[in-house]
Amino acid sequence: MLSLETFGWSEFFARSFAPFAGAGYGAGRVAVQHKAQYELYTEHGELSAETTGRMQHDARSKKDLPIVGDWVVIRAREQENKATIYDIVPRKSKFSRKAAGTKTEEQIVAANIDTVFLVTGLDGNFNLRRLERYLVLAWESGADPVIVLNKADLCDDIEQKVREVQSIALGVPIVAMSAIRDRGLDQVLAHIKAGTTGALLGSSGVGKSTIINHLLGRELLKTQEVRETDDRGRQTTTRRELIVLPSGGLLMDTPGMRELQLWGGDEGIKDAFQDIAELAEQCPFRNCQHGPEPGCAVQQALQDGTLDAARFASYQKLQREIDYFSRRQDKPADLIEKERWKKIAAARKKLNKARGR
Ligand SMILES: Nc1nc2c(ncn2[C@@H]2O[C@H](COP(=O)(O)OP(=O)(O)OP(=O)(O)O)[C@@H](O)[C@H]2O)c(=O)[nH]1
Ligand SMILES: [Mg+2]
Ligand SMILES: [Zn+2]
Repeated sequence: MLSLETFGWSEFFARSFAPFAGAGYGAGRVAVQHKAQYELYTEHGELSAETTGRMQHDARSKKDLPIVGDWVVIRAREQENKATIYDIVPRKSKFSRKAAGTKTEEQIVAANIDTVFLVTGLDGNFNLRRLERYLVLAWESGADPVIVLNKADLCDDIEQKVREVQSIALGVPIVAMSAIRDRGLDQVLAHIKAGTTGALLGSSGVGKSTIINHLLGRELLKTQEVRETDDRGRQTTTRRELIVLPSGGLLMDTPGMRELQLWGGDEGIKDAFQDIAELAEQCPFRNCQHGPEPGCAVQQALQDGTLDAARFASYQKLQREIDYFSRRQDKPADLIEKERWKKIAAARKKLNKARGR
């Protein structure tokens, strides 16, 4: 039998799983999803699984069904290499965005992630404002962010770019690397300890799948040159996939994201814009709009140049998006779920701090 720890199992999951274990169920982790069919990592190896009809029936939205990264409650039929999924073990973290389209619906991009790698190319893809947006959701997710600046081989002012990123991502580790030249891979690995899980997120073509292939030393995942003429930016990767690394630990590949609309973010924005949050505390009015109010610390910082105007504009834009979102998300059940989630994320952050992560 394989050990579930290999796939990221920990005390956190074992605690909520205990009643199921008592009733004779097993646990598995979703590695890949094809519509209603899942590939799981289990003690019996990889099993192909489906959820019960009851689970489908009870699901109020997509987030009530398993997604890649989830731990699920199963009964295994190991002779057939199959399993049935009965429930989802409560998630430790989740990176969410608003689902594409007009519906106000949460899309969970990755579940149970310890470290989110926000991948950007050091070519034309480099964009500080987009990174700020990713950082809000990364902080909101309960995972720790790391910024990956890939394609360093195409950039002749790497140090300048790193400084620019440092100025908008206070205290977030930054890795400048070149996947195709095998440079900086060890710095990525340094953030994925055995038994922990990372996820690579970012636009299409920044090299997420290439990074995994070079970590594995073989072409497991399909990669493809970005076509400059195709500004619809068609993705090469079309599904999420959780991969076990030879060095221990797991890393999730994801399809490139075209748009990243905020889902929640009222906590994440405080972490992502800690500089502005600290300034706001010095404003004489607690709900200062940072306009022409006398004594506004933010306006003062803008005037003396300690706060960049583009960064402040970016902050305001994201804050407006969050306000608009929370006005629309007024169903009591959603709010209760959100409160519950906030508590989990806060407790986790505290724990991480105590552990010095
Ligand atoms: N110059 C350079 N090219 C790279 C580097 N890493 C990846 N690429 C190239 O960038 C292109 C896109 O790489 P992928 O790994 O397919 O990108 P992706 O982020 O997985 O894209 P999606 O799957 O569409 O989200 C490929 O042609 C890679 O060879 C790098 O470090 N330097
Ligand atoms: Mg890819
Ligand atoms: Zn102010």
